[in-house]
Amino acid sequence: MKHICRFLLLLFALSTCSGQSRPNLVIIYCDDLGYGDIGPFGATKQKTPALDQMAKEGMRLTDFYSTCSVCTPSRASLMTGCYPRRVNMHQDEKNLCVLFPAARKGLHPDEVTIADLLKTQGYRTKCIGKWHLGDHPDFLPTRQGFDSYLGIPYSNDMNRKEVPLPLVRDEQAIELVIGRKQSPLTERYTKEAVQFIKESGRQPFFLYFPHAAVHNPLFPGKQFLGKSQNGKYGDWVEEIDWSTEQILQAIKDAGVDNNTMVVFTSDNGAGNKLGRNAPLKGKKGRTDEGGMRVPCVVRWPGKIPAGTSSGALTTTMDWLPTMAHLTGTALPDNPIDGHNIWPVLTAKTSTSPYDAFYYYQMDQLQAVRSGKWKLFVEMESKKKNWGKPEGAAELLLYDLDQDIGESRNVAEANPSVVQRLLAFAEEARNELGDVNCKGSGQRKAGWVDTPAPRLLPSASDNN
Ligand SMILES: [Ca+2]
Repeated sequence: MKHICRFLLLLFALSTCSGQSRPNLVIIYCDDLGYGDIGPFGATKQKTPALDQMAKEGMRLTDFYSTCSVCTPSRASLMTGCYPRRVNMHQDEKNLCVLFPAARKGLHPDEVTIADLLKTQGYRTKCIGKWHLGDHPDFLPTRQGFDSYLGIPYSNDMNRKEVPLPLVRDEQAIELVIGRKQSPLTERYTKEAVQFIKESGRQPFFLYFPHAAVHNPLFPGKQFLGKSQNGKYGDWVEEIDWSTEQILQAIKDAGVDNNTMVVFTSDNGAGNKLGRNAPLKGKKGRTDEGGMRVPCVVRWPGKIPAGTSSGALTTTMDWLPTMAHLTGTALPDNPIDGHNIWPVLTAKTSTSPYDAFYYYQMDQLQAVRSGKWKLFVEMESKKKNWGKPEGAAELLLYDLDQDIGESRNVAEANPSVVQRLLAFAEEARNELGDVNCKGSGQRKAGWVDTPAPRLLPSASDNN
């Protein structure tokens, strides 16, 4: 059904949009890059001149959130504009926090992704890097609106037991990668991205580039080893910066700089001890700000005011509706949770479109933010969950404007704020669910009864 709808929408788009200049759209999505890990957000141990320049030419979003502090749920939100629980990607089939190789679960093929939407407008679409929304062929990027894919479909740490990782082109593994053989991948991915931009010509394109960097284990390219003042971690951040520079240059070379929006952000906070989430508290795996608030820089010359920043609360769920707005595309029929943040990006407003934002860790609602206030709700103790704040048997209220490090609980002094945020939390439980409680607005994940064997190259494949 989705395919028939796509075809009809494509016909409609081609008949109405020909001759119009539709913007090119690029999302560079880092893995485990902390809030303070790049120059525009205060990093000093590694140098990020390309990102510094990108921020000078664009906007920093200082209160930009991922919807989860780990990979799979965050990516489900980015692709669908929904909270992970809404699309049932908040945990895997064994109730672990992310998908593992040969998973039976994946993002439901009927979910409408950003790539699906843009395909209806005649975009070329490509995904390069870490997918992590299902490695069964039914769940790969090519089944979710992408014309082509190159990457390892899950985390780069899945080869702890010397099991090689499959490098997949479209739906076929073309090579196995193990250990240090990962180190040329950032460069290879970047070349693929540059080539894609070059080949797009006058056709609008959507490039989704989820890096493996800087997820553990750390594998910066050879030419970056030892270059930063922050070990392999800093070296790899510097390689991401180099990669971003190549992409921005390719866009300029293609003559489409003034018609291209580039988003640079991360899927969750830093977990590595060399990473920096400061001035935020906490790290990957937690619903403290350091786990969920991530750096974000957006650039579109002539459209997004240069050298600006916005403190409006925005999230990864907003790219789908924002890109739909920019391309004149109808939103999916099913409800989504993100908002069109074009008014924020063009500095028409400094007000967040969110009345409330919810911090879930896997199936558990842990906190809610509204305006400057963040409330940790009382939680059932769940040892398997990461991210349970210390001593959260009581309500914890923080004023993030005054206390970005979440150090002073002001719940007692602000009972009416607590009540208001508790009411929001109840709305979330009803709609999206909580531990042992289904939400009325949840949809099904994709499921295959028989997991596909691990993706392996066939004997006849070389590159
Ligand atoms: Ca991650």
